[in-house]
Amino acid sequence: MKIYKGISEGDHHKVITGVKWSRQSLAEFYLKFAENCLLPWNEFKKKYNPTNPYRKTLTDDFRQVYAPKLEGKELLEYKVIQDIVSQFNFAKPLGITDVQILSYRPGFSFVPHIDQEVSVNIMFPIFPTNGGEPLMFHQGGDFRNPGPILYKVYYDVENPTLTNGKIIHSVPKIANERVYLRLRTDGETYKDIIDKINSNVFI
Ligand SMILES: O=C(O)CCC(=O)C(=O)O
Ligand SMILES: [Fe+2]
Repeated sequence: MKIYKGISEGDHHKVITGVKWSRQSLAEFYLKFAENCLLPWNEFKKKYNPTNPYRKTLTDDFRQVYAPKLEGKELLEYKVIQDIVSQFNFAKPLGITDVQILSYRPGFSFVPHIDQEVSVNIMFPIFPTNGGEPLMFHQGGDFRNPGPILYKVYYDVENPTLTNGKIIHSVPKIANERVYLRLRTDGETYKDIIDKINSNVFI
């Protein structure tokens, strides 16, 4: 099985270089949101979509920053976030729920899935400083039968990583609190974005 580390590119991911961001600034930003701004994933989803289906595999150990609880502002309203988002040439401007800070507690593992709502993610590691557990892509085409692991990606810690949400993926059991800024979009496909990167028109 192939394992990618550092600045890498595989069939379903690519580390994107040239983005200006600071892990330290994101870490300080995340730490402003006290423990009570972190909502379990299922609760978080209901804030924006009251009919969102409950997903029992997403336990209370998988949480998201619910930013409005701090001072009534969404993540996208903060400059530290705008300064990152504005560097990308997305086909469709990101909406409020396309910018997320995911916070995983030790012991949680992300079961194999495809991203239902979006096609593409851009992941910025915040904690732990070594990026933590890798993302694993599976060979299968059905998330109930994901098949063997195709490859593992340890996220680069200096640059964000573009990932294809439409390929089955999972994250193994988490050892230390793992926090990521995630940008996501359904406005274009993974391949669309790769083509834009290769033509130097994405960043
Ligand atoms: O945390 C990760 O590495 C992947 C997250 C993920 O798959 C998701 O949020 O859909
Ligand atoms: Fe996912």
